[in-house]
Amino acid sequence: MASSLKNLSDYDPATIPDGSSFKIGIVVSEWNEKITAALLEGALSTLQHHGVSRENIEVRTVPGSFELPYGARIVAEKFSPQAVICLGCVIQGETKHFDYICQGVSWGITELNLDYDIPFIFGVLTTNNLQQARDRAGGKYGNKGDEAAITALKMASLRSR
Ligand code: DLZ
Repeated sequence: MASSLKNLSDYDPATIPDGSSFKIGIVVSEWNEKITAALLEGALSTLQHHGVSRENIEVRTVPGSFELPYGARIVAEKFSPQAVICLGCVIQGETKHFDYICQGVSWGITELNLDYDIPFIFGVLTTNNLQQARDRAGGKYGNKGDEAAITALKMASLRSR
């Protein structure tokens, strides 16, 4: 479903696992920082709302979305979390850079999911312009950071059962 048909912050609270026993890693890209800061805020507050204590959330930054897979691997190995959330925002420019970064980060995160025994969550916005990113970082279509946090809780719970 396209995110313009779905609010990224909408979910049924009754279906969300309790996160009080989980440690969660977050890697956030500095590129498009205002957007990624809003994604981080959403992820942090949603995780805590569902029981994850702030001390059990490890946040690290990387320069751009392309570096998210490497950063996520470091966080997974250093902190042994039950899930790692990758947050970034890639906005279409005039060159093919957008395609290469999107391809690199999505493939990198897919590989991590297959290589490690924990889930790595794709919390990366890939938009045509800044307004579409704002709309999905706490704007009219909700916050991709909330969605990533909910996905992390569900996947961490799936693994622990
Ligand atoms: C270089 C670049 C460009 C043009 N655009 C973005 C972007 O929209 N979002 C993002 O997260 N990162 C961008 N980057 C930086 C790359 O992700 C990466 O940090 C550099 O190419 C260095 O490897």
